[in-house]
Amino acid sequence: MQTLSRSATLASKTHLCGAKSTKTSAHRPRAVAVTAEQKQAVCVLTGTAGVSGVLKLSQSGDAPTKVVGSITGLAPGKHGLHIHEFGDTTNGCMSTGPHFNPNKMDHGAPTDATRHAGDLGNVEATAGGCDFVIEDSQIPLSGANSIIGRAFVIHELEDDLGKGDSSEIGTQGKTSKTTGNAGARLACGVLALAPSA
Ligand SMILES: [Cu+2]
Ligand SMILES: [Zn+2]
Repeated sequence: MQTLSRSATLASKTHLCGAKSTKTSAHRPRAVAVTAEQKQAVCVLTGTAGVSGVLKLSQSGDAPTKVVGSITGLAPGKHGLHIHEFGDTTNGCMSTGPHFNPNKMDHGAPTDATRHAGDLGNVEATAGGCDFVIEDSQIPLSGANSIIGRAFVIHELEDDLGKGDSSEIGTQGKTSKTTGNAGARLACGVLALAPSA
């Protein structure tokens, strides 16, 4: 009962504040416009191949999402990085499904008009590791095409960005138009909400 009466008090205070602010309603739309919502998310990559990493994502309002990543254990060279459809890792990275593709497109480069939303191209590892920053407009942290709850996957091979061999469709085939022929899934992780900045 005490909690109830306290809530009622808070509610009446809130109502008073709202009533007060309506007196200056001419300034309110401007105040809303300059306050962009800052969304944050994090993904921890793990796998069975000695590859691990952390990706930190942020998005201000509807601006492109920024991905700041650090991955260790990769062989030097380029490696495909994608967002896969499901955040299901019950069977390791295999159960994360295909590339996140809400617009039913073919696989491509992140700069292509025709691409999966989850196509983030390649990151390049050196002997010292693999640190990168990506900005992309097709991987929002809220809304209908939100990537929260889906999975990041880092691959064994370079992604051919949809420009390679698509002659053998099948899980062991040449599937440039669906996978970029990026090879095995070395590590993956589910993208989770993090506290806002
Ligand atoms: Cu992938
Ligand atoms: Zn793709």
